[in-house]
Amino acid sequence: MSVHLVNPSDHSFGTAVITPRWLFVLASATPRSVGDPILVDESIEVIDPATIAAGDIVGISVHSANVLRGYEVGRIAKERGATVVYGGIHATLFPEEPFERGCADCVVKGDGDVVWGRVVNDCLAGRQQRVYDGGKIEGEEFLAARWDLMDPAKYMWASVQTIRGCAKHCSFCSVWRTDGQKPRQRAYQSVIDEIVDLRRRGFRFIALADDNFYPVTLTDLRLARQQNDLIKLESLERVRGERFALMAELAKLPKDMVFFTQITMEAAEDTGYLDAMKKANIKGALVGVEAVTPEGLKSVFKDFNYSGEALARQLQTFKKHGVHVLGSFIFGLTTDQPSTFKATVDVALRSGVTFAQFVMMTPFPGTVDFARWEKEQSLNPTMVDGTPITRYWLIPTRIRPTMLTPHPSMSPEEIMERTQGVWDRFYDWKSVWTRSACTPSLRARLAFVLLSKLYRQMYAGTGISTDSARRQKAKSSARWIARQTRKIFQAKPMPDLVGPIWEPKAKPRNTGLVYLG
Ligand code: B12
Ligand code: SF4
Repeated sequence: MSVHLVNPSDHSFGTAVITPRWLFVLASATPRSVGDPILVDESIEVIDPATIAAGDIVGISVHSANVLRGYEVGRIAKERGATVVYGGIHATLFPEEPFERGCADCVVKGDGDVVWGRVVNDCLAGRQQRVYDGGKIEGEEFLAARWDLMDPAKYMWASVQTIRGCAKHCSFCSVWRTDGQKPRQRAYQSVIDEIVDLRRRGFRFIALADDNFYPVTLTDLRLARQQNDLIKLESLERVRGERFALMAELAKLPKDMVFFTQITMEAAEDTGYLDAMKKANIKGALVGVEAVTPEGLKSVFKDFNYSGEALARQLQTFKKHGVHVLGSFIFGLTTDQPSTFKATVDVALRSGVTFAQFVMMTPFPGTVDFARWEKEQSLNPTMVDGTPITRYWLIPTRIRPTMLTPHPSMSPEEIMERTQGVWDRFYDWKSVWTRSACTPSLRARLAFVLLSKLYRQMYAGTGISTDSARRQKAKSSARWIARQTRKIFQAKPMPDLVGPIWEPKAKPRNTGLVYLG
């Protein structure tokens, strides 16, 4: 009997940019009594059904963008006689759907770290429950990943999570609902142990797969002080103190390491924090800019962001303190007008962001936007090929509308065309070459250009590009660029790297692996 864990994907590039962390965390949670699980990441290559035997357990992770392929994998596994288990954010939000569409035997909601072992043992004993709830576990219970089961030659970046949850409540984001608004912080010792393991294996580029790396703002602290809420103040200061402790430890790791994370723009108020990030080699962060106008920000419940010139200054502050920004912008908001596209690309170019992404407004399930849209649609639902548009993830991608929510004055075609224009302008050769001047050598500069083009091409496959011929061309060139780019990220393994030895008292539970050098 084998346990298989499958990360479904419609696009297999042979090389992936970032490791899907859940795969290696669930591998860690798999009981040792059943042996090592077989891991399949379809963003590298598609699953071979012949590897599944009757009686095997197949765990599939689904988010809303890959769920259709996930259900196909479930049907394949069922035909081979396996027990099929679903988990991940989409299964958490729609636990009945995998039974209706994907031949599920069980569905796991919430975090899998703790509950997965029980699920496997129950399946083996033939007493599996229909639905399990893994809940929101505490940070100290997060498992370290089984990187020994990963093929380092297939990934550019590894991913390590240091914190889960976000205190904000942006209308387009499901994180604060599914992962909670209370940040759950992992013990920094466990994070460092895992990173040392990865560096030994030749990974020096690591994505800190966090929702928000800046969980406590100066405003949070000021308000707690003003309200004389000493318990809250103490808890906020502890979380913040642990962030600095983590960064201080990251700073002691080999100097060639590069970290990347996600953070709110508020961090620019706290230059001490940015300086600590720089010292910790956190060289870049995705910042959700979303909109460049106050109306746009208000419409997505993100008034804590800046707009106009103040926004450009805020983003420049990151750069001045040595943290590169990947600015993330949304198009298709009801407040957008034809002039918004040019205004946005102008701000993106002026504010010194190193990379940018321009995504289409998508009502992801679990968000405020989705709930509002579903309510509007309930009166007179739009159907596509027999499926209500509010279940768009079930519509085959070739006929799935790219713009789902109607815009008051622009057609979907106009929005897509203008968005495409913004991508083209931001990533034209001249702009990329100018931005590449931030690199220290000619080799790094060329790597920067390749990476910019790769980023641009990969997005062309996710709906930004309008016709399938263009998508296909983008896909094959992305495959080629991905192979070349991976070589740039490869580092010489450091098998003898000595990790810190923690005080026994400070040692967190469930660290998985222990490094004594
Ligand atoms: C890092 C990250 C990325 C990275 C890396 C992706 C990768 N290769 O892993 C990048 C930047 C590339 C990315 C891209 C995208 N992402 Co993303 N990403 C994240 C983020 C911040 C963390 C994911 C992570 O690694 N978590 C750590 C692991 C350990 O946690 P986990 O995946 O939740 O898994 C746990 C449980 O869910 C459960 N579980 C998961 N799978 C399974 C399976 C079984 C069988 C079981 C039992 C349990 C189980 O157990 C795990 C351990 O506790 C999440 C936010 C979040 N909090 O989840 C968004 C998130 C998953 N992304 C999201 C989105 C929308 C995207 C994009 C579609 C964005 C876009 N417009 O292009 C793309 C899709 C790319 C793709 N095709 O996969 C949404 C998904 C929303 C939804 N309803 O599906 C999220 C939730 C963010 C959000 N703002 O809402 N993403
Ligand atoms: S978009 Fe970012 S800041 Fe807003 S709720 Fe989601 S994770 Fe938090």
